Amino acid sequence: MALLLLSTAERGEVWPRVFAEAGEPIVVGETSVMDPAAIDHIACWVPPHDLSAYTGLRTVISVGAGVDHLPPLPADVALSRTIAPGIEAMVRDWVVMATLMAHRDMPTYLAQAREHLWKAGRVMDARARTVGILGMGRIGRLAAASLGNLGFRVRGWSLSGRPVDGIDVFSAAELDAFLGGVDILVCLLPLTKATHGILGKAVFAKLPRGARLVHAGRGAHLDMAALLNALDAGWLASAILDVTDPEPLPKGHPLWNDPRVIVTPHVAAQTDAREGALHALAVIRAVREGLPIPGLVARERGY
Ligand code: NDP
Ligand code: OXD
Repeated sequence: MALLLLSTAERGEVWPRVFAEAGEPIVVGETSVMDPAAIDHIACWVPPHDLSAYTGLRTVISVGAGVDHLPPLPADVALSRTIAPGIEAMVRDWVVMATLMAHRDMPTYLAQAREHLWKAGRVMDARARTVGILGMGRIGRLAAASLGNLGFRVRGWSLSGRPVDGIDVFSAAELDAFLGGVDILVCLLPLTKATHGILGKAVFAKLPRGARLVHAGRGAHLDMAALLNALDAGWLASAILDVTDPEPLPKGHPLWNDPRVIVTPHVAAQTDAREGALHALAVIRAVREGLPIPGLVARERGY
């Protein structure tokens, strides 16, 4: 049995080396598959459309942290998302950067610089701002710790409201209480049925006037029309987005030239090839030994 890798050329070079060191078989690319029944794991962003020939399939491994892009899988195939320290640290860094940019009015100053305009606004201390993080999972907790160290008041929101040391965490039912008083709203949620479109009119309306949005979750969390309305109404001051709906953001889209908005092209993180391969090896060993699968996605929750 072997793992089938369907991914980038770089991973296609690195994974076979890491697998060879571990003595595990790997097949790169669907055209190299001699016997589909001998494939027990597929690592990919998107799996083959028709999985029926892969009769020995045990797991599909998303090469990213998210799994929302994957189609429904057969019930007896486990789904694992890549757990890699590099992904988590990269997203944490992007969120810290974007939160500081939002806090220090960088969308305004970058727009002014394009006009050669020297015009100072009021400078605020980080300690005077509350950052609210939607999604207190692996990445949300890391971001919360770093932002707290910078002096921000940090609070979090998660499905369970599970406590996190030193941070007030609100549960799903406490969304309104969480949003009241949040100056910078950070989205680090997985995209599920329950979180689709969450960044919309109702949530924006619960934030104080002048709040800012930092978004590194998924494009479909965000109602882009509601964002533009909130910016135009002056309710939201700015938005820094790593993800949009659709992606890529089309040429000519109003957000590209909006002086209140900064867009990056879904680059908060990219999975390091070696770390991705190590995650896949951990999954293979766990399945073989009947141990808990790293990054196992709970199908009913969708993350
Ligand atoms: P985790 O699964 O570790 O954490 C998810 C968090 O979201 C948990 O705190 C969970 O609550 C919470 N949550 C899920 N559903 C709900 C809900 N309905 N209501 C309230 N809270 C909810 O995920 P990660 O931290 O590893 O990653 C988060 C997301 O970041 C990924 O799914 C992906 O979309 C995005 N991402 C973006 C990248 C980029 O480049 N822009 C790169 C990598 C990830 P609970 O704690 O109770 O389970
Ligand atoms: C991921 C991503 O999910 O890059 O890893 O968005």
